[in-house]
Amino acid sequence: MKDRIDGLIARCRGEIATCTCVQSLTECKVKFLGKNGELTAILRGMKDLSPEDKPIIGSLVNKARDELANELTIAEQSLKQAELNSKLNNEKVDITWVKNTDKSGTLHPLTKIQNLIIDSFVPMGFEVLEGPEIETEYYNFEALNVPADHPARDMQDTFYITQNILLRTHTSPNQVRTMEAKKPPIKMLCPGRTYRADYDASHSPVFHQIEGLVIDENLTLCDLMGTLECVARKLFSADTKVRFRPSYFPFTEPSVEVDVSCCKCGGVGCSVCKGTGWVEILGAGMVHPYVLENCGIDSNKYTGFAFGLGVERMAMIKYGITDIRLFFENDKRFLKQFNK
Ligand code: 2U9
Repeated sequence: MKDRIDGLIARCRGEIATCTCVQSLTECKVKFLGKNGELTAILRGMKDLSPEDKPIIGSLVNKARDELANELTIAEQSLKQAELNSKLNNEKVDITWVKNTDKSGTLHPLTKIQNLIIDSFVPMGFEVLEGPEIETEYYNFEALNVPADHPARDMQDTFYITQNILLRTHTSPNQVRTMEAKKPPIKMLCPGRTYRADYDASHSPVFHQIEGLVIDENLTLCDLMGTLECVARKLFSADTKVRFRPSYFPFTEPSVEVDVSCCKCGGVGCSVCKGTGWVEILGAGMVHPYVLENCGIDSNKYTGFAFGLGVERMAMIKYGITDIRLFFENDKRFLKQFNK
């Protein structure tokens, strides 16, 4: 019987040594120490032993069971640790891995320029107000002193929805609505989408404007010039030169166009400034007294200045872009250049 027990111990140890996973170790445990295992069978057979052999064999079986159970537990722990180590090695996560940035969204270049322009006016006390894109003929034209026979009202320029309803050709109707609703002082900036029936390398049927309006007592052309000069230097550079040329708009009198020294060549002459050294960036003027009166503002007490600029045009000047359509095609190769 002692030889049988020794043989069982040796076989069990041999099998433990060859187990490569927790599963096979469990099977080995069942085979030798389980309810129907080999050692249990020896215990059951003890009833046939002589009274002198019973305690000797009993103690040998108990010793064998304790030793083998202990060895199985040690082997199980080391296999579990090995399995965990291999899992940690194979499934480890590199937390420093950077996702392909091509797939993350960024602001459109027009939005970036629009924000840049807004950010240079807001510290001067301008509030940003937006208005409807579908307008009436009154707010888009009549209130702004654009007479019925003015070329700007032409069907070729304006998208009419009905005889009286149209897509706004500028953001100015929003300023009219604000003047109707609010008493001066007014200092507002109006960014937004505008529409004109025009399509070539420098005109898009949908484009973006930022217009500004300031109404108060004692405002003069000097206030207009000082404000715009300051903003032009913030947008381009501190040494940018600014010049004002007389112009004409029905809603302002006097009217001016504002040029800055070319930001590409510094005023020497290049393709951006068409050799002149100057680029036109916006139009402006003192609000026409008729417009003030149309909006319920006493033109004897108040004066005001207004200005308007095209966001696409500003971006084209700043980045040397020659075709406005690039802003709307959303070609990723074009858009990617503004991600830096
Ligand atoms: C009110 C009174 C006056 C807004 C103005 C301009 C001059 C101007 C153009 C720039 C390029 C339009 O996008 S563009 O084609 N705008 O030159 N805009 S003064 O004058 C106003 C606006 C509202 C009540």
